[in-house]
Amino acid sequence: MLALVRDMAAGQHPCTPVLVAANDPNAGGLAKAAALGIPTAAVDHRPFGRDRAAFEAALLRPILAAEPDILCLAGFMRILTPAFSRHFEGRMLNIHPSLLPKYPGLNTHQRALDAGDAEAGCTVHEVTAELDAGPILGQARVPVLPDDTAETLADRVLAQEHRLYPAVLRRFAMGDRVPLMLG
Ligand code: NHR
Repeated sequence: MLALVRDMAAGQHPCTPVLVAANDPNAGGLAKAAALGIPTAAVDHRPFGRDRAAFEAALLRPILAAEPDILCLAGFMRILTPAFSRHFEGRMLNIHPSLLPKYPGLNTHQRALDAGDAEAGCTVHEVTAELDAGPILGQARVPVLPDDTAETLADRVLAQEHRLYPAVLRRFAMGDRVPLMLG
């Protein structure tokens, strides 16, 4: 999130941040966004229990009020219902810490290590109803090193996430959906 808004602040960017929203009221990104003067919203999913539609209706209120053209998920960990994903289809992005279509879902780094992969990485994709399966907009690759743990691999991938996502967002906002392949 910070990498995206810092890139916007760096100038000559097609986007401006209109809202940083989180489902965790304690998410560190909320305070960081507020410190940068960006409006924030926190909608805790927990009081809604299993009612994802009710959670999303509450989340949708501040989002619609902010009138965004594009939504960027970054570490957003609540699976979105088909209704929500359809509402923003074609203008909602996510960054996922694997080289999709490998390892959709959770625990991506451990799964790459367990498979003995020589390479790992991250993917920016459009969010559709099907989890981590929307059109791929960019990928960055890193080597898996012999002594890697899920944590050391995650750190190496995260550095690439901070490079890839701003680059893909700039292109996407200009209408360019050709996948950007880095490293
Ligand atoms: N929603 C839709 N419809 N489509 C996608 O592609 C989505 C999505 C919501 C989130 C991010 C994704 C990731 O890159 C994402 C992509 C959460 C889970 C998950 O299992 C899986 C993938 C992603 C995010 N969430 C559990 C749930 O019940 C909760 C897990 C937890 O809290 O740790 O929502 O990683």
